[in-house]
This record gives sequence, structure tokens and C-alpha cells, in this order.
Amino acid sequence: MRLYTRGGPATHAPGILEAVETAEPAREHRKVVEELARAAGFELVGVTSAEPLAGGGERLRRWQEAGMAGEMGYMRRPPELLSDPRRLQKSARSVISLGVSYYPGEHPENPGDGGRVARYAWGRDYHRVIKERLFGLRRELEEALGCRIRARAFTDAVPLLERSAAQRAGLGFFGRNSCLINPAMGSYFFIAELLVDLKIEPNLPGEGTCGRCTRCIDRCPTGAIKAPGVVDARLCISYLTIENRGEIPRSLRPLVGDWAFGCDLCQEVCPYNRRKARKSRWPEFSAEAGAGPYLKIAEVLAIRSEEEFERRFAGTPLTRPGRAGLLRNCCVVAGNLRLEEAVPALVGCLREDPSPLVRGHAAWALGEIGGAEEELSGAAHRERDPWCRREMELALSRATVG
Ligand code: B12
Ligand code: SF4
Ligand code: SF4
Repeated sequence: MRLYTRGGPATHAPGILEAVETAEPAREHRKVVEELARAAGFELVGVTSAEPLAGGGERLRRWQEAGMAGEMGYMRRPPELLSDPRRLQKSARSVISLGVSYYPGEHPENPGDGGRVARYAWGRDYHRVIKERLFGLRRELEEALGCRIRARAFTDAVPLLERSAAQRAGLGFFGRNSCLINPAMGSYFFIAELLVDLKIEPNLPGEGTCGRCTRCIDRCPTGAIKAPGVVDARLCISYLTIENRGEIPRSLRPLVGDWAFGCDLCQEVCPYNRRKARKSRWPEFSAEAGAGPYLKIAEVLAIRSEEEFERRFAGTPLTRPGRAGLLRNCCVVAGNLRLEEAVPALVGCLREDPSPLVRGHAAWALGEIGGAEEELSGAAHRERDPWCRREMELALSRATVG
């Protein structure tokens, strides 16, 4: 299908392309983009210019200065970089912002021995799945517009404020939980973008309001939502269980509850999601396609090698925290659920796991559950890592007192 050439019919002489690039082709481009993006499965489509995201950059700067990025090195890059699409692609003129629902349905009740997985991670690795469709969309755009388009495709793993770009492209408004909410679809959607060297008529910025609602702020177990739209990552369960490479601070462990990967609480309570969440039409995001809503704690705790971990979770988002990170999380869940049937697996971690991170959190869990004093005491004697030994001693005193 060949609909338009950039700047007008192909018969125009070179050199006047810019001059004839009036509002008309830009508007037509947008129609084509919308049509093809929806056909590619994106429910939300919007366009904004590639100009810097000034407001977002300023908010990011304040967030960084407050230390809220925690240990996420990539989020501590200069705001001028993260808020400027042209730093990613010099020739970019427009950002095509796309949204796709990942909502796989309501979370079933915990079977009792499960580590809860946030909805966005039930299925296949969205980075790969979405990128493939973005490349396909770009090819179709080239064909439809009859020109070569210089484009870059992104989702999530990108040094750009995606929510700010998407808001400016009309996809939704910022909720108090800082998520981008589409009034007709809620917030359970991924954001992706194509940066293109095409001039496309921009959409109006997204609008909407939380009104007087504060449910997400009230529901967050760790008090991570410090002000409307401002999440302190250091306190956020999503950060603690996914991005964090170190220990989960002792004071926060009990607040993690049964979340083994990510957290949905501030979205679950949101009236927009309760009323408007639309089930994903992409089979890749369904529970059947990946790890699903719960991990079996004892099974995960028995994974001892990287190869085994890869075999179990390759192609899903759950590889992100790495083997030690995921086992760390499962230890914390086991402790919070007082999961007696996980005790043999926790003892296995204590004795054999190569990672101090896992041994230390296993000790904590055993201290919470109780009844493994002998094992803890033996492990504390053998342990060479000082942080780990301290965890074991603290667990021992907790188990003895408790
Ligand atoms: C770092 C990061 C995290 C961190 C920090 C989150 C945070 N709130 O800052 C952690 C690990 C905690 C995290 C968690 C989650 N994340 Co995350 N994360 C990112 C990432 C990589 C950068 C976010 C960022 O720039 N943070 C810095 C702060 C300053 O920016 P911000 O939160 O986006 O806030 C902006 C707006 O909210 C705006 N704003 C807020 N309020 C107001 C008010 C006004 C008036 C205005 C003008 C602006 C405004 O200003 C800020 C600057 O632009 C993006 C991908 C990307 N490259 O953008 C995904 C992204 C934001 N994450 C996403 C998801 C799905 C999640 C989780 C839901 C996953 C889960 N279930 O566990 C949770 C949600 C937690 C939450 N309440 O935010 C999606 C969000 C989709 C959506 N519809 O909003 C994104 C966009 C990834 C994607 N491509 O789909 N995430
Ligand atoms: S994802 Fe969970 S911990 Fe993070 S802000 Fe939302 S409710 Fe709080
Ligand atoms: S729960 Fe309420 S305050 Fe929070 S994002 Fe949703 S509408 Fe806004």
C-alpha cells in the first residue's frame, strides 16, 4: 500500500520537500499511524513532537536530588538526557507513543504457598514481544507512506521519560500513584514508542483527574508515595523486589507481604482500573504464556544454579532480579507467610546457596518461622560473610525469643 510521500506527491522536485510539508501531510501521516498502530494491536496511539519534555525533566531532577532513584544508576543520568528524545535519535521529529494493555485479569487468591507476581510479569518478556511489533509497525509505515523512515523503537529499557512523553502525546494523565492513567482503560498498560524523522501532527496532551481520591496513597504498605505523583523507589516493593541488587532492608521485609516480584497494590485500588481495566488481547501476556500469578516458593528456593534459573525463567520478565534476587524475595515471602513447608528448602539455602544474599534472607525467614535454631546456630558458626553471620545471629535470637 503506497499512500503518501513525505512532503507531497513523488513528482515534486527535490529541494522543495520541506516547503511543501504543510499541515496536510502531517495530519494524513497521523491518520495512517493511528490506523496501522491499532491494527498492530496497540489500543492507545498518540503523537508528540520530539521537543524536550521540560516539565518531566524538572520533576525528575527533584526526584533524583531527593535520592529517590535508589541504586538505579540508569535513573541517575542527567535529566536533560532523559527528557530529550533527540538524545536518542538526532533526526527525530516526532514521538509515536503507544499503549498496550497487559491486564491478564484479577489476581487469584494465594494458594497458601505462593509468591505473588505483579500482573505485568505473568506472561512473556514484554520488551521482546513489543519490540517485534514495533519493528513490524515501522515497516508497514514505510510501505504505506512510500518512504524510508529513520526510526528507533523503545519500551521500558530506555533513557527517556516514557510517561511524560505519553502524557504529552495524549495517552492519559498522571495519577497520584505516578502511573499514567487512560480514563477509558485505567493504567494496566505498557508504554512503547517509535521515534521517527517524520513530521506528524501531534495530539493534544492527555487530561484527567484523580479528583479527591487518595486510595493508592492510603493502600501503599510502605508509604512509598510521598506526594501525589512522587514515588520514592527506595521504599517501593516493585523496586525492592526487582531493581534492588542488595538486601531488602530488615524494617521493610514484613511490609513486602507475599509479593515475590513487583507490586500492584496502588493500581488494584484505583477506581479507574476497577471500572475500566481491559483484558489484554495479546496472548503473550496471559498467565499461560509465562510464570503466571504465583511462584511456588519451595520450588524457587531449590534453584541452585544460573543454568537452572535460566531454564525455568528465560523469556519472562522474572530474570530481571537474577537468581539470587528472586530467591531473596522468596525467602522474605516464606518468612512473612510463616511457611513451615518451606523450612527444608530454606535450610537448603542456608547450607548450600553460593550467594550470601540468599543465605542471609533464608536465615531471616527461618527466624520468623521458628524451629530451626540448630541449623541457624551451625550456619552462623560456618559463615564467613559478616553481614550474613549477623543475619543468622539476629534470626537465632528472634527464633529463641519468639
Ligand atoms: C524507574 C522505573 C520504575 C521505578 C520507579 C517508579 C517511579 N514511579 O518513579 C520502580 C522500580 C519503583 C518502578 C515500578 C513500577 N513500574 Co516502572 N518504570 C520505571 C522507568 C524505567 C522510569 C520511571 C521514571 O522515570 N521515574 C522517575 C520519576 C520522576 O518519573 P515518573 O514516575 O515517570 O513520574 C513522571 C510523571 O509521573 C510526572 N508526574 C507525576 N505527577 C505529575 C503531576 C503533574 C501535574 C505533572 C505535570 C507531571 C507529573 O512527572 C514525572 C517525570 O516525568 C519507566 C520506563 C521509562 N523509561 O520511563 C517504567 C514505567 C514507569 N514502569 C511501569 C510499570 C508497569 C511499573 C509497575 C506498575 C510495575 C509493577 N507492577 O511492579 C510499578 C509501578 C510503581 C509506581 N507506582 O510507579 C510502566 C508504567 C506504565 C503506566 N501506565 O504508567 C513504565 C512506563 C514502563 C513501560 N514502558 O511501560 N518503575
Ligand atoms: S507499587 Fe506497591 S509499594 Fe510501590 S508505590 Fe505502589 S503500592 Fe506502594
Ligand atoms: S487510586 Fe485514586 S488517587 Fe490513586 S491514581 Fe487512582 S484515582 Fe488517582
